[in-house]
Amino acid sequence: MTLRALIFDVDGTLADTEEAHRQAFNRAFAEHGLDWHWSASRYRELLDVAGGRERLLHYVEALDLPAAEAGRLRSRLPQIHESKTRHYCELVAGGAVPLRPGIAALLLAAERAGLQLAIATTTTPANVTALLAAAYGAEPPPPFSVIVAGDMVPHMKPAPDVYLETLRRLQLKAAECLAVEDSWNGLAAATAAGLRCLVTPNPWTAHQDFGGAWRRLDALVDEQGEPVLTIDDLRRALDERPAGDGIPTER
Ligand code: XBP
Ligand code: MG
Repeated sequence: MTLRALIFDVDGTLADTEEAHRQAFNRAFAEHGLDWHWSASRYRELLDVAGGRERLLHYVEALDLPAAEAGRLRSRLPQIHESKTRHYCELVAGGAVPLRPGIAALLLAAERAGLQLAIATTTTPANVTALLAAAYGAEPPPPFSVIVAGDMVPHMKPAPDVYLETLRRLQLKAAECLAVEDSWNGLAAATAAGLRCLVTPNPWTAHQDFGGAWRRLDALVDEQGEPVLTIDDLRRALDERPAGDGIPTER
């Protein structure tokens, strides 16, 4: 099968964004008069829940509060998440979140090789726009044919929804595409959608299990800053065993 498109996750893949997300959550909690503070270790646990709104709801449920108090807090979560998104976009606009090494070169090489580019993320569209604007400034960002964000589908990763919707909009088969992810729930979502997946973890996700990935790369560039994988390497991925069959991952 011929490779036609690369489908990129955003958070942790295009850029190591989760520290900025964590800070934005904590700023939103303070803004709303809540004595909540997500430490790095607690946030790493909470990252198992994809989607900021879903993560907030999971956190409130785990507080095990009296029903009336939990209900009042649940009703405030949309506003708290909106504040968080504003804080996050401010952090990104201030340059807090550069693209990961090798990502800009990979996107450009894929574009020049005639591949379509797409995004399948559980973050909000505003966050994607802010990240690309900060990364590319006055330059045009990569020509993503499709951007599917968390609020466009009913279920967050590890459900396959964002990837199935991305394939639908691309009008391509899973076997013609390769997903690029950073986390177990992203790998699970891509695999459930029938996609092979290149996993490039980050410090927030490096401890997770990536069994079933096509390949695991802890960096996309070598010590000299040269790409570790070429577009031809990615094309060959489709000739290898099908997605999710437990291909041993390289460390
Ligand atoms: C990672 C997520 C997002 C971010 C927070 O998304 O799960 O929820 O952690 O962003 P990706 P929001 O699929 O790109 O890895 O608060 O906007 O959800
Ligand atoms: Mg991610």
